[in-house]
Amino acid sequence: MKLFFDDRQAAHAPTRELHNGEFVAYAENVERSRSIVAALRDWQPVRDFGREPLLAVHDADYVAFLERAYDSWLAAGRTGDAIGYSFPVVRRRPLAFDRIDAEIGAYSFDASTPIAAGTWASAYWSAQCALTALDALRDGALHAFALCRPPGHHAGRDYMGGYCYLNSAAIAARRAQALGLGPVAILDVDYHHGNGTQDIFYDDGDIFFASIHADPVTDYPFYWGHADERGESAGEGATLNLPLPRGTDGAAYRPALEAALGAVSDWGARCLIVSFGADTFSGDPISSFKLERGDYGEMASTISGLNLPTLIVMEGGYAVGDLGANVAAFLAGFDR
Ligand code: Q9C
Ligand code: ZN
Repeated sequence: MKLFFDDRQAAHAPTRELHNGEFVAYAENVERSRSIVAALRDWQPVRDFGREPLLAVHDADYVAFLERAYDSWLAAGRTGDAIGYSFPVVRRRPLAFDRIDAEIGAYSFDASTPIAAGTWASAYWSAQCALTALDALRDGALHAFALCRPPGHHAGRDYMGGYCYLNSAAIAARRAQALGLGPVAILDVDYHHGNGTQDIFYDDGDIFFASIHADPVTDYPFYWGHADERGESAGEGATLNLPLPRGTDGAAYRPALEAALGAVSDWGARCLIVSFGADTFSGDPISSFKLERGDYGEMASTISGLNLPTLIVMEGGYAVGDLGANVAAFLAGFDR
């Protein structure tokens, strides 16, 4: 398994997030990547592919906003992390905004995604990390792991949310297509629905998106990930949502994974991108599935049974003390 990470991804360090009515310590902290880096060896350097592959997924005005948002915040006389407090209900008309508070609300769907001094750099290098790992597949590797941090699957074409700013899995998927590695399928096994990835490819019949996640009736991100969301127009049928109840354990997870993989295979994928979240772990502090470390190795060997070139992109996972070992167990399952 080829492993990729760049230290510049550690610059992003917001101090707090709004969680159930209180400001609490930011769960998507730098200790997460430290725990994963320490659990594995032979990390390879990340290369710079520039902005073009980012702009193949995200709107130019959104990318420009991300890059200057923290400076706008400081220019407005603020201290601490930039965070929105006003969000347009279901998108208003395209408007020109004069205040950071208006912009930050319009480009986000929640208050768990503050912008700190290092956010742009880390989001940028997180996306480059996925692109570098993808190149390893192009060069013949069967599996590669991108330790993307911050994660990406909640970020859409022009919005951030859920600790995500740039959607690294989507950016890698577009580049995989451009490199001729497709048809590309994305399998999202984070605890939370990958709403950003779904939105980006919702009307696109050329990229298949399958997600197994906590039922949005009970869990964040609530407004996406219901079983009847199947894609639209040219993308109709190219989105598959498999919501599972709180308390789901390894045994109950398995049939959903088999269904998702069956769909990926029937669809004719030749390249797989896995959005991997270890927040399905029993000990995760913000989630309610009951997977154990041993389940991750099994999951991975089931996935690798498809025999597809596979890029694994890190998404969530907040039980920091177990995170490195859980990720290592997952990755080891690919080489069994
Ligand atoms: N009270 C990822 O795993 N906070 N993002 C929910 C619940 C957002 C998770 C608040 C959770 C985002 C990549
Ligand atoms: Zn998650």
